[in-house]
Amino acid sequence: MATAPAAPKLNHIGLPVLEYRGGKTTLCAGCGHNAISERIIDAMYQMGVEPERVMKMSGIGCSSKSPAYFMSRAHSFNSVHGRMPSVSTGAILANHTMTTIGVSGDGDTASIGMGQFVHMMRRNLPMIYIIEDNGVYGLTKGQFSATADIGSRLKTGVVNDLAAIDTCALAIQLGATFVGRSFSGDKKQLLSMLKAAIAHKGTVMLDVISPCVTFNDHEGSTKSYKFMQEYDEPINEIDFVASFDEIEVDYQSGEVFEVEMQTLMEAHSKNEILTGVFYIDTQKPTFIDLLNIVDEPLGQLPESVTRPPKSALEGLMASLR
Ligand SMILES: Cc1ncc(C[n+]2csc(CCOP(=O)(O)OP(=O)(O)O)c2C)c(N)n1
Ligand code: SF4
Ligand SMILES: [Mg+2]
Repeated sequence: MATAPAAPKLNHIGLPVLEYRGGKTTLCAGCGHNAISERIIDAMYQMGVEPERVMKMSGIGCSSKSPAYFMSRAHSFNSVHGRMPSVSTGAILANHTMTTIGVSGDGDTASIGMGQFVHMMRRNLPMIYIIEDNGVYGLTKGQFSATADIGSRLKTGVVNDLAAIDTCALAIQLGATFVGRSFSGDKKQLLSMLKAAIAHKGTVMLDVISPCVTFNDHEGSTKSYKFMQEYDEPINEIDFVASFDEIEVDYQSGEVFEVEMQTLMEAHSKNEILTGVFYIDTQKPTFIDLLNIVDEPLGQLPESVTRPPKSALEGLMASLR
């Protein structure tokens, strides 16, 4: 007699991992972005986040297509190139009770979106901001982006003469309260960082090196799988233990280090790519705290609350006379 298939494992809110999946990816096979989507699915499932309580945001690029490939049950907004920060700011202010996760690219963030990115970092809005960093504009056929390292070479032989923008150093300087770098090929580190990111209250900025197998995975690239395997220098061994989990880890948990900006810069000159959590501050008020916003989502307040009565307007006018 055939045995019945094993029942799927449920998380602490009673959902199987299947409920965290998205549509079938249309990205190239082997693209680092696909591995990041898989880790987001695992992290959200393991943390027991209710899919309907999640807002997925993105800009434009192969990376920005990713939210279609995880958590189909969540809310999603695929915005304009480089404009994810402003659209997310509006959405978070309208409903700060959701978990917000944004997926951007190095082009989407560090080129066209830079003006928006820096303001998002300084506000400490509650949001997980992921840069899927491949050093090129994958969607438009592989031109260098502003995170491409100096001396890095395209398949065509073109060499990048400009210094890279370090988005992590920038995010720390501007005021993001959880900043780290990881690699799409390091399942364990990335999963731990994403779980900790979900638990953090404030802006999380994760720069995840995510090789573009079609345009930037060759000899001479500093964002290839081979280069990362050789030069990835994890600065800390981290794991995240959620309060509802039994503590069952194979190494010491919760180690977090502050890294001097100098260290990030020195690593560049030594060709090393530091990964891990660089900075964390759990005390700084978020933008929601600063604005003293009510607990209920603004978008759901009734008109009787949001619209002042005629007498309030008359009083205001009288005060100006
Ligand atoms: C306003 C505007 N300018 C330019 C483009 C063309 N464009 C689309 S995606 C992209 C770059 C994407 O690079 P990145 O954000 O690194 O994502 P990747 O494809 O590498 O994941 C560009 C320049 C656009 N769609 N809209
Ligand atoms: S072109 Fe590059 S970034 Fe875009 S899906 Fe293919 S491998 Fe990924
Ligand atoms: Mg890119």
